Amino acid sequence: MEKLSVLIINGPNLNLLGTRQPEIYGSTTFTDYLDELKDLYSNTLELEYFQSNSEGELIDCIQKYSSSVSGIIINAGAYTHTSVAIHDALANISIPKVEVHISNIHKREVFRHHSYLSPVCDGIIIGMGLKGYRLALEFILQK
Ligand code: CA2
Repeated sequence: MEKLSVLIINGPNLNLLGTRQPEIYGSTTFTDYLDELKDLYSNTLELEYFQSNSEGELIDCIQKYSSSVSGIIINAGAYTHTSVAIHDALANISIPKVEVHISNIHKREVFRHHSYLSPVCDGIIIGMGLKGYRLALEFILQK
């Protein structure tokens, strides 16, 4: 059976996971977590991963993969709260899209409470730590 392909996109500063602020973001690096996910889903899923600190690169990545993957999981980091451009890039594509946040953004500063991406995503997973990415994968698999 052909494997489904899912794209995981992480935005600014998420390359620092596991190195600082463990009280908010935990102590696992994303690379280690991704390896676990790849092992868990090795029979069913092809996982593509992209991280960038730059808004334009995140948009280029969405455009590049939108016709070749079956779903997108996006944690746009701080761009979640500012980016109409990422909103527009996601709005234009019809595959399942899940917004993930490691921390509970509603328990944090008010400027983190609003997301430009939530209205153009099919699901949102917030405050479940890195496990949120796996929950998002399960959602996409069931779609
Ligand atoms: O909770 C999330 O996943 C966030 O998307 C993380 C973003 C933050 O701006 C959002 O409001 C919520 C920040 C990611 C910063 O990640 C770091 C990880 C380790 C050390 C420093 C920053």
